[in-house]
Amino acid sequence: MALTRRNWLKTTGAGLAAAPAAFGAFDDYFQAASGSPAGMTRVVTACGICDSLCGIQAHLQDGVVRFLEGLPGDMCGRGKLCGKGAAGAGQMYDPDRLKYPMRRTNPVKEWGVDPGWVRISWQEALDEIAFRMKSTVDAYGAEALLFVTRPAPDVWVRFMKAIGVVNRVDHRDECFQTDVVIGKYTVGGKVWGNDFDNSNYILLFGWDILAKNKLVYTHGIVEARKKGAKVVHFSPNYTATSRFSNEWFTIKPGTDLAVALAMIQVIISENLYNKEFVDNYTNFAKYEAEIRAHFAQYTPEWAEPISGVKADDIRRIAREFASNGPAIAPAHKKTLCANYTNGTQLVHAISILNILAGTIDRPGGRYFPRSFEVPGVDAIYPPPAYPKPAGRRVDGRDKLPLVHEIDQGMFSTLADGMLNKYPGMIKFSFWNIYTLLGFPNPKRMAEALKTVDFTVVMDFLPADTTFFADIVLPSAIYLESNDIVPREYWNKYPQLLPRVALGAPPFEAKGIGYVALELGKRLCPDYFKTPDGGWINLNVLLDEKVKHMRLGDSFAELKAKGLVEKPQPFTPKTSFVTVAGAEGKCQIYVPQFVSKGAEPLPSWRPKRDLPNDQYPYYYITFIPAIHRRNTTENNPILHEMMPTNQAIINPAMAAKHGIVEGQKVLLRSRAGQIELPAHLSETVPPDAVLVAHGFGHVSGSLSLAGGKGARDGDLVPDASVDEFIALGNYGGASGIMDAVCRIEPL
Ligand SMILES: Nc1nc2c(c(=O)[nH]1)N[C@H]1C(S)=C(S)[C@@H](COP(=O)(O)OP(=O)(O)OC[C@H]3O[C@@H](n4cnc5c(=O)[nH]c(N)nc54)[C@H](O)[C@@H]3O)O[C@H]1N2
Ligand SMILES: Nc1nc2c(c(=O)[nH]1)N[C@H]1C(S)=C(S)[C@@H](COP(=O)(O)OP(=O)(O)OC[C@H]3O[C@@H](n4cnc5c(=O)[nH]c(N)nc54)[C@H](O)[C@@H]3O)O[C@H]1N2
Ligand code: SF4
Ligand SMILES: [Mo]
Repeated sequence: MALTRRNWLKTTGAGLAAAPAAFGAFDDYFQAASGSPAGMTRVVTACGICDSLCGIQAHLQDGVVRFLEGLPGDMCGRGKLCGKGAAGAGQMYDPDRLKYPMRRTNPVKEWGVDPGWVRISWQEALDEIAFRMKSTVDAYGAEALLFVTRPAPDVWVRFMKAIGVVNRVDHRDECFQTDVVIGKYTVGGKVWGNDFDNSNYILLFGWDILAKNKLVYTHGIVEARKKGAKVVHFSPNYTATSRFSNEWFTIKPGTDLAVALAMIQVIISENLYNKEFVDNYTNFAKYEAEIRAHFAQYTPEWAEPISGVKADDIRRIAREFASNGPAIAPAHKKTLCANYTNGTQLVHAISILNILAGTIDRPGGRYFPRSFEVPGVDAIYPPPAYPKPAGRRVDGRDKLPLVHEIDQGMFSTLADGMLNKYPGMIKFSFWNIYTLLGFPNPKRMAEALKTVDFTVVMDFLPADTTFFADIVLPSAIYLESNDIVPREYWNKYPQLLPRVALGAPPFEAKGIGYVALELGKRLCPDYFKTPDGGWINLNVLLDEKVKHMRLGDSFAELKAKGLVEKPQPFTPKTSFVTVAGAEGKCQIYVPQFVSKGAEPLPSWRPKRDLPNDQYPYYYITFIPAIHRRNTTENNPILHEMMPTNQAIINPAMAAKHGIVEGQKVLLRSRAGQIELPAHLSETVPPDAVLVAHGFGHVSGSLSLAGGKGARDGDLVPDASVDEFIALGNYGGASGIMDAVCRIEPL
């Protein structure tokens, strides 16, 4: 039987003890969304599928979410939700959700091998986790603990600090850490506001912004185009953003750096930069001779054979960018920062383009968000002094000073550290909201995880990482949590939302805050006491935060208010980089990099893996518009829209290898191999294979996503930190797409 949303409801709804009412309501989802919400309760909350954190109005009937829609007045979603956000109820009411803490009974940890889960109580689970952590630290020191988790919420961070955790990695490392590294030294922080609305010229390297649906950015670029702004997109394949743009240039994967360097060369040699900004707010004058001499070599004619973009086009776009401002070249996240091992140089070059355009923290440019500051638990209940973390970094981060000093980490070198550099060092690991499928070469990361004595995985689904867990903990999701959400992507003036639980988590699922408190009580009680001698209580803490911010006397009051904002004029900054020697200026030439093993100006470097006789094709991947990476494939609504992935290839490549539409093909790289059906499309260049990320879940407990498609990461090699250093990857770009492959029909 073909799986559709309706017959899925028929087959699973009936046997579902959890929320039969929910599924009745869910069946009406689409009708309700277009009908009237009469007789329903409206609750204002925040989406949490991606970090756009759009405002939601949820409509509930008898305590059941009937539909979710955008919140008028919210500047992130601008009154809309994207497909993923609107389908959130599918995540909340997923019958496959983890329901109880469980312990494995089968000692064999392997993909697809039943761990033999048995249900245990939270008490047992927490006692055992605390015991394992304590005995690990007592015997081997805190360096033997690995936490794969976001630095949130604040009580969880307090717990990790109190224990003295040395080894923590999270998705920032995989996604945007090079932007943080470069932003600190070139402009003075995270310029994550992209004022597309007021831009006249938008230069996009990669970033498929129209399909990526962080609505906070998508809206702005659509508005800009309506007002007549020009949008230029560089991408090897033709994407939704290519179609939307005024001009699209196909580019050889990993060569945006050559184009960006050549654009800088044109703008500097023709003196087209924004003189007012560059003279007053940058260190151009101080290092002018070095800067001019360095970029002189990177002419458009030099960049043409490397990138495949014509020299005349590079020169013309550079001139337009510099002359038709306000202009912006956003560098948001993965495509620029993380895809290839030359990401650090690319982000530096793009930062220079924005500085030359003179739009750092100016209308139409990249600006510093003006967010509300939400006080953390440390501001409300000052903690005893934290121990100084002591021990070795298993990912080798300490060898990359620029990464080390901002306390980020490295996904891509973790497996190598655990298997080769410090084998056996990690004895205990805790995973929350992270998956093996997000690592390059997940199979190798799984081998690394097998060397760990005891692993805890907290997830809302029986995701594949649980195959390597000793204990799993069922997690609440964003629609079941209370919080204060200031958002950091828009905020030209401060605006925040309460996040409001739309229902209790199902069965025994709980939030990570609860785990922090309970482990804290067992392992570091002094950090979880209040001045009156009681334990920190999460609800009281939330009330205290509201009071500290003078937004009311309790979270209930904020909840009643909904959206809160503090309109204020946008006053452009006049002081930028705060590191010693920068004198508050934006830095094109970064003198501080020299003593940190890095180059003060970006130089050309090819990406790591290049087509060769054995692996003749570029391997490129993408995140589908309708999914959040590895999180939503089991959501019935989104699953129906995109159930699996394919090897998308140009008809010319297909003809060369005798491959027809739908035929199974084998893709091989130096890291591994996957099998997928071929899909022929002119949107992909003839020298590249394109595969969507987020599929290839093995777990049969995921009744929709399990067994569908293949893991894109299996073809992407992981790395050693020494390899990264040799490649000049001093900002730790993860190279999450840096692979080449061959294709064979099956
Ligand atoms: N729907 C949805 N949206 C999301 C997310 C999600 O999970 N789902 N996640 C968010 C996150 S964390 C991130 S990091 C962003 C990622 O957003 P994007 O950066 O857009 O990520 P991708 O889809 O992986 O890659 C975009 C495009 O870059 C192209 N590309 C590949 N190599 C090159 C190259 O060398 N040069 C250029 N110019 N282009 C290249 C790819 O073919 C692909 O079409 O999306 C965010 N938005
Ligand atoms: N091969 C390959 N790897 C990639 C990428 C790629 O394009 N290709 N993209 C990279 C990028 S840009 C990023 S940002 C990272 C993202 O990598 P991750 O941050 O790991 O994100 P997801 O892949 O969505 O996996 C999230 C996991 O957390 C679980 N989860 C979701 N919500 C909750 C929750 O509320 N509580 C708990 N406890 N668990 C939850 C999901 O079930 C899933 O197992 O991946 C990177 N890795
Ligand atoms: S862009 Fe979509 S998924 Fe992201 S927060 Fe907004 S509605 Fe949610
Ligand atoms: Mo990302």
